[in-house]
Amino acid sequence: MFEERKTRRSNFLPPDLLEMVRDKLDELYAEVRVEDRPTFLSRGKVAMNRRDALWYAIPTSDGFLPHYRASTASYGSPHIKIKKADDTKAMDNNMLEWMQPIIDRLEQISGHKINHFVFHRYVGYEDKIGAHHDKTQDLGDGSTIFSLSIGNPRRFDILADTKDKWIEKNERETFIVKDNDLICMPWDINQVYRHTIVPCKKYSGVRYSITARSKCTLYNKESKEQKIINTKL
Ligand SMILES: O=C(O)CCC(=O)C(=O)O
Repeated sequence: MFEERKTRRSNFLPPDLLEMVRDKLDELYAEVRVEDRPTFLSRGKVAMNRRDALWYAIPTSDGFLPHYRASTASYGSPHIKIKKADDTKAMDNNMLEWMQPIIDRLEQISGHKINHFVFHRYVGYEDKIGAHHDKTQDLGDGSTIFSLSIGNPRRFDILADTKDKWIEKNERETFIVKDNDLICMPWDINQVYRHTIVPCKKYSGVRYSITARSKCTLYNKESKEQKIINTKL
């Protein structure tokens, strides 16, 4: 089903742009050490984040930054007031310059303004992201979620939600995402299905991914104001 919907597209970036983006991602991660990953307690044992993540967004001229509230509980609606900024950094002009061709193309595909990015890095074979739906409280209504792969292959699955009684529990599609593959998950797919990077001994090389989204919630760190925008182009 997902293959038919063109969920995965290969050779997304032209070769020269691909090499430039690869260099920029190496630079972005040059100082980030796997040993410094945050740790947390899991069933009484100290566990480590199984991927690195850097968050960036495009600032507006009036000082607002697209905001991504990762938690669910008290943040069900974008209209609930944000109390503090998240970890997202403002993209500077240098970063915007190399990202712009990617942004333009993704906006053409989705019809929405793309303004928020997570640059992930997966290193060893144990690196992963568990099965999840992307939170929609700050996602522009109807917008697509993109994941661009740069580097070594990894296993990317899209699978049924175990809580959803209307779809087959074993419904799962596996993509071995390769260098320069783009995964496109439209709004409705994210609502119904989860996605995950599955840890596999076979896939242990470094992979970067750029998750690109359209955030409708913006926050101004200085004035502590919040606004909701329409991301449709
Ligand atoms: O690395 C990927 O392609 C997946 C990232 C992801 O699931 C997310 O950012 O929500």
